Amino acid sequence: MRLIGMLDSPYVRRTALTLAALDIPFAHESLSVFRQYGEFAAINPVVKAPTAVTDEGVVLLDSTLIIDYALKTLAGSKRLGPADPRQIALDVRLTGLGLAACEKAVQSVYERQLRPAEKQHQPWLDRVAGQLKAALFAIETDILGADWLLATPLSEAGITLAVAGTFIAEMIPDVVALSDYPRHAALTAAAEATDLFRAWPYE
Ligand SMILES: N[C@@H](CCC(=O)N[C@@H](CS)C(=O)NCC(=O)O)C(=O)O
Repeated sequence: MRLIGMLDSPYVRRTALTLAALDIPFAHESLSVFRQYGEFAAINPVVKAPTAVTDEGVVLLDSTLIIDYALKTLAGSKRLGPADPRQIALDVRLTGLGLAACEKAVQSVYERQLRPAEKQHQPWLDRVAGQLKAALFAIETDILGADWLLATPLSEAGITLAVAGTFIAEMIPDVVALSDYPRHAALTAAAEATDLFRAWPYE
């Protein structure tokens, strides 16, 4: 399988980390959706990162769907996360909150970096920042005691929250300070110190 997109995208990075955690071989192509638009469009005209191309040549998009495809077809008996049903529910909830945090952080970056200053809409930026903080507050509350997040087998929530934490700290420290969410900050630091995360670093 090919995985296309840069590791500065939290979605590309969570996909790469998940595939690697499952020992699924893939070829990573670090193409930018902005600086290499044409090259990216030649693979996927929709230009969304991540894009994956299966060994049969099917072009897939959306990190969650690519991970779902990999789990269904390429992971063998390997799995991710806890087996206890209550922990599975929390794993899914925290992954959803982590993805919402990624989405709001990316929206904040796009609004501020892609639009000229005079065209930026402050009420939208305020709304996005409020949603991001709500997601981070819920994460901070719910990860209390969830010591399985970075245990073996690694959970999807652990991967997604750590990737979100690093993206927020790197890209929008003036919008939210990750240090205001100490449990999330500690989880991010612990994940980033592992061999797996070091092998797939934030670009
Ligand atoms: N829900 C998607 C979001 C993917 C996404 O928005 N990726 C960004 C890069 S961080 C992208 O493709 N941006 C280019 C664009 O939307 O035009 C996923 O989970 O993969």
